[in-house]
Amino acid sequence: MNPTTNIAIRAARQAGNVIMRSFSRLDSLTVSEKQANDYVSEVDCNAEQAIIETIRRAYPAHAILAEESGEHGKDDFQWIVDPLDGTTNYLHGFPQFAISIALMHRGRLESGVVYDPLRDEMFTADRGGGALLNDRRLRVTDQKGLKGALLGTGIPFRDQRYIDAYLAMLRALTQETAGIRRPGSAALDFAYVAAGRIDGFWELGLSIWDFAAGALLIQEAGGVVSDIGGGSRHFETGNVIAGNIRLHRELVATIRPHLPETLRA
Ligand code: 2AM
Ligand code: CA
Repeated sequence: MNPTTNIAIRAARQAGNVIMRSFSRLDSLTVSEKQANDYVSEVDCNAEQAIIETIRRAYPAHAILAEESGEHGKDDFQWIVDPLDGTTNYLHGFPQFAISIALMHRGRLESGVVYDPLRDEMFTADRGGGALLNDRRLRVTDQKGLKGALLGTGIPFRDQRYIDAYLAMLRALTQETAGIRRPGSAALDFAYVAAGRIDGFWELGLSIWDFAAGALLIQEAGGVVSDIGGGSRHFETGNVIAGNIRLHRELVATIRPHLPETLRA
């Protein structure tokens, strides 16, 4: 395994300890609202601090982009950190949240780790080296198309500009598939596509830290991640579709008629 992936694993475990220590005393946490419907707690910040310290100790020259504290330094290597993806779930005691850590070199993903501290599930990927859940190799499903597929998604919770377009996509895909789930942590949704627990996923308006690690997991598990229009600018737009190659193609085709002109990147 790439040494940078090992550092990401170590950092994720440390953040996991911070997160789990507070999970039994959620009522006493200090929580603030960053924007409407977007919450941050002292746990997010403490977990992020633990991750940054671990990365810094191993790679002092590398840059870091972290959800709560923003950009640290400039370098060809940049770590992309979401210390607690699914904060809203976490604060409600809903058991679906994760830590996401990725490393990019000049914009290309090198390492990706998504860690679910509740289930102790460590999803890891090295560029060119495949993806693992703990010690088991991951592979996306070979689901042939939408019929019978189980999909994940994210319902817009903050920016409501595209809610009607989103609901039209949801209606079309509800009719075509076996079912749609909205678990609430994009990082884990991506990990689940890589692990074959869901066949595909789509969402509008993600941030890069929600899915940088997950995108490498899916890629290394043999799947495809793209912009919602099918192009490759997903890290810029945050509008994503993921799945195995055939399902991905069908998802793009089914969603396209409902895409507003401005989202056809
Ligand atoms: P976060 O915890 O890092 O903010 C899924 O739609 C993504 O949106 C999640 O990865 C989650 O990441 C984020 N999110 C933030 N607030 C949310 C909310 N109120 N409901 C659902 N998802 C939310
Ligand atoms: Ca997030």
